[in-house]
Amino acid sequence: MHISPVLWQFLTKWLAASALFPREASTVAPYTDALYFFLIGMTLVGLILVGILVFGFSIRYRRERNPVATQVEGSTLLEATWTIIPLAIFLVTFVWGALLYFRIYTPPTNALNIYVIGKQWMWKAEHPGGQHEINALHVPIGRPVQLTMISQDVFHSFSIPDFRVKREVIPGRYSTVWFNATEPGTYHIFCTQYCGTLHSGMIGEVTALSPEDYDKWTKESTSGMSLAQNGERLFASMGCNACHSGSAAARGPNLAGVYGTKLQLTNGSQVLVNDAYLRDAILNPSQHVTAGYAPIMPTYQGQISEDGLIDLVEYIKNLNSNYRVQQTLGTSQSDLAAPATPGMVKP
Ligand code: HEC
Ligand SMILES: [Cu+2]
Repeated sequence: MHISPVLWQFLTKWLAASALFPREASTVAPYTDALYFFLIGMTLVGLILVGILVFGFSIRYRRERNPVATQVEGSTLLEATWTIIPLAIFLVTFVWGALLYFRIYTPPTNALNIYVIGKQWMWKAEHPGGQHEINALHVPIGRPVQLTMISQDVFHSFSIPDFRVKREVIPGRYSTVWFNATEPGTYHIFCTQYCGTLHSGMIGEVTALSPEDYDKWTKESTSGMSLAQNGERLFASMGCNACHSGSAAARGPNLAGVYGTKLQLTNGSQVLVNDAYLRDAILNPSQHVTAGYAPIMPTYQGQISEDGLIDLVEYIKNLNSNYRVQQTLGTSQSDLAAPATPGMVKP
């Protein structure tokens, strides 16, 4: 992207104003667009070149001037030229696209994580602090935000055109997407995978706020319990703590600090404990038994909703050295009973 900034800004502003292109409201948007413009530019060059040749040749070699066809022998130089130049252009596009791909697919490690559940036909966002929103998503600007997404029913696809992000939302598996919003404002969310009758209504709005406004919003929209706190309750009510009590005599491993580590399994392989692994460990424990333990953990398939699984994952993620989440200690009963802000749903 080494076009002069003035020209660049003019081009992108003009395209946005002409409604041919969505706004550029995230850090990756200019990079995605640069590749896109390059592709359009190359296509135009090809179009014009071929157009001129077709037009020129049909005049030059028209029938009155050439009543009898002449045999033309090939030219190696010419053939090599029209092979090597397009090849070079395609390779540049490939390398450029691959670099961009890595940029888009590698979330920064300090990203703020928000969970998104897709279902027919709505988007539900769950913030770590316990804020819940439907068909709406509040995010701070100037900070990487990662969405950990899952579908409760069929395939969906989460897309914010102004941020140039789009990712499949799949039943049974977490997928992630990240962005860094650059300008406060509201932007469309679309489902871009046909998912049933009301697919076209599966839309929403992202509100990008300045860090101060975002803090204000988080405080005002709290449901009273963080996801980890909900998870802690679930952990007790589902009886997980019977085996995962943290004591040395417990039948299950201590889950404190397990997030982000590599676990040794009985089948000899090693796995990284991330959100997806935690979810799977709860639903399919027999698939990957931790070395040193008996396969006694029952499966919880069909017993915990996606919301509940997110709560448990968030709880285990936040377990550092003991079985209480630090924030829990300061939560009084009156906090728990606080009514939700209109537009928010209670967990
Ligand atoms: C009957 C005892 C028992 C119960 C109840 C139980 N677990 Fe486990 N859990 C185990 C054992 C034993 C392992 C290690 C062997 C394995 O991976 O299956 C384990 C492994 C895990 C792991 C994989 C991480 C690791 O360090 O091995 C997670 C995550 C986990 N349990 C979460 C839960 C949650 C959440 C619940 C409640 C919904 C739960 N467990 C209920 C016994 C239990
Ligand atoms: Cu959908």
